Amino acid sequence: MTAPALQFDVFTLFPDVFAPYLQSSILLRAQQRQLIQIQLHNIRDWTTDRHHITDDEPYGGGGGMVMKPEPIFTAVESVLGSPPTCPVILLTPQGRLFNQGVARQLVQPALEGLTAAAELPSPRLALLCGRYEGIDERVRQYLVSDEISIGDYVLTGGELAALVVIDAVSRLIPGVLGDPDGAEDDSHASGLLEYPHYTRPPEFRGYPVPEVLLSGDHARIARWRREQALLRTWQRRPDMLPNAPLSDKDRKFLAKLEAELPQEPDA
Ligand code: 6GU
Repeated sequence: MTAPALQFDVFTLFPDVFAPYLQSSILLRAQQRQLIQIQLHNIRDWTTDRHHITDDEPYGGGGGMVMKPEPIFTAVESVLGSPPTCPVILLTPQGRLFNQGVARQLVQPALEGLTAAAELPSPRLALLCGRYEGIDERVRQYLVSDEISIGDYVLTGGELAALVVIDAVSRLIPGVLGDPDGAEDDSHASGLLEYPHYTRPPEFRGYPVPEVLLSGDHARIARWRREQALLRTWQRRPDMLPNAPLSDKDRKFLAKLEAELPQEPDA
């Protein structure tokens, strides 16, 4: 029995919402194969009052309720030690924006652990899900080491965001995806959107698969895919191009697009 590459500890008031997603498909298999381990901790289990209260009215008045600090500190420190030695990430719309680069940062200790000689304890990530209108500021100040948002919109709680982070990070661990090329071709992995995919039949309702994909000419196919990825990104997410690693050939192709198809809407 070898330690999982990465262990997630999720602190939440709603542990039940995680099961259906985590018990399906790729993430289920990753847990069964001991590549990742996910432990769910109900913050309510660390309350000490008779009514198991986890929220209270805000000092200074105003609407809404605020998550109390005591059960959160007790939960996190009971599981992870005091002070915790792993990152404690608060999911909040006020956090830094999550993207593929942040996912790569978060998985890094797990990738290093895979090449370590000794049987070391698994790297861990603690994910703290906020709820209600807010969380006592002292949790941010004295317990949390990082804050992540998954986008510029407001969710009712951090649970969906925690699932997003678990999913995006886990699939970067070798072996989690069935495909040995793993996540390399994905949209965003290369700094570009992904090229289009086709499978059988070669003609569906009169719509053909691009001829090049049936040609068996692997060099031509690779060039076509690269150009399609560049075209898509140029059409849909031109903001990504300045940060994408581009070859001279890529730049020539994009210059040709600019010359031939000035600001063409998505075809
Ligand atoms: Cl991490 N939490 C909540 N409540 N809303 C969000 C979010 C997180 N990310 C985007 N919106």
